[in-house]
Amino acid sequence: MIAKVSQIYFPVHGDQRGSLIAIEHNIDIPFSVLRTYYIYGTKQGISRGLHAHKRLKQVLIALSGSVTILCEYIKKKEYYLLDSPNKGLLIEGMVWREMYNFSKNCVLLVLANEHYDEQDYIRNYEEFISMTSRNVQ
Ligand code: T46
Repeated sequence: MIAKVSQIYFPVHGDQRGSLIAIEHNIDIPFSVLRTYYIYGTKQGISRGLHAHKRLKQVLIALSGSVTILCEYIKKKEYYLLDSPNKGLLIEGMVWREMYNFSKNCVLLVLANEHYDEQDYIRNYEEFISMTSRNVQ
C-alpha cells in the first residue's frame, strides 16, 4: 500500500435476514464525519476525480456495484478495486485519485472529515507533482 492510503474492512453483522454494517466514527474510521456524499449513475467509460486534496481525509465505499480507484502519492501508483460494501478505502491528503470502470449499478459512498471547500482541491496534475516532490526534499 502507498503511504496515506489504506484499506479498511468493516465487520459484517449477518444473520438469516441479511447483512448490516455499522461505521462508528473515530472507531471504524479514524475521524468524525462532517460531510457525506454519493456518486451514482456514472456513464460507461467515464473517469471521475483527477485531483488531489491538500488536507481532506475521506473513506470511499462501493455500497453497490464496483469501481476501480487509482491513487498516486510521491511517484508511486496503486489500483484498488472497491466491490463490496464491507470494503473501505481511506485516502488522506496529497494523494492524486482517479475513479474509473464504474459498473452500471455502482453507488460510491464517500465519508469526509471536512465540509466542501474548493480551495482544498489541487486539480492541476503538474501542480500536484511539483507540490509532492517539494515535500520529499
Ligand atoms: C473526491 C472524489 C472521490 C459539491 O457541491 N459538494 C461536495 O461535497 C462535492 C464532493 C462536490 N460538489 C460539487 C462540485 C462539482 O460542481 O459537485 C460537482 C461534482 O464534483 P467533482 O467534479 O469534484 O466530483 P468528482 O467525482 O470528480 O470528485 C468527488 C469529490 O469532489 C472529491 O473530493 O475525492 O469524489
